[in-house]
Amino acid sequence: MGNATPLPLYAIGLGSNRRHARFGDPRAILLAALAALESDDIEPVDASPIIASDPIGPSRRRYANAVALVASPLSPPAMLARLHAIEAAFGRRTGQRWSTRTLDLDILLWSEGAWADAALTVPHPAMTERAFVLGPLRAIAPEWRHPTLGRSIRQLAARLVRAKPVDRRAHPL
Ligand code: PH2
Ligand code: MG
Ligand code: MG
Repeated sequence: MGNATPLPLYAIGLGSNRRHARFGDPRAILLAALAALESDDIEPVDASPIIASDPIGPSRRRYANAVALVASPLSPPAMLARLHAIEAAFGRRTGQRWSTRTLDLDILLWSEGAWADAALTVPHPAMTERAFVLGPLRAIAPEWRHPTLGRSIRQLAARLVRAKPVDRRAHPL
């Protein structure tokens, strides 16, 4: 029955800050997207609570964010293609980078290590600066070690919280 070799794991970041005519508000969109991730070769393992977060960047609408853990034999480029197909099924138009979007699915981490090509970098380069990623990720994978920084998600999340006052002091009175 059980596989001797466990499948590789991915941490996937989910975000939405725009209603969808059929699925509803961003929170409902993320619940539907979590269900849509499951397929023949993508097995949901865990999902964080869905949080509300203030927008980082130009969009002014609040986001719903969450992180899912999935087991899958797919390569990172094949996983990215699946995520793009799901985004498209939820009405995401291309060219919505950094703007209001119905659904954003990002590969955050891959248990096999780092990946970099022209189209994809794993771990996600901005994940260590984003509380809306590290908070939900810590809820489900606190011991996962960032492959290039060598620190656990718990350590990276604690470091992000501590970094804020230091940043403010960088601006003299
Ligand atoms: N995604 C972005 C830019 N800014 N802000 C929040 N709070 N949540 C997001 O998911 C988010 C963002 C680009 O992908
Ligand atoms: Mg994103
Ligand atoms: Mg994205």
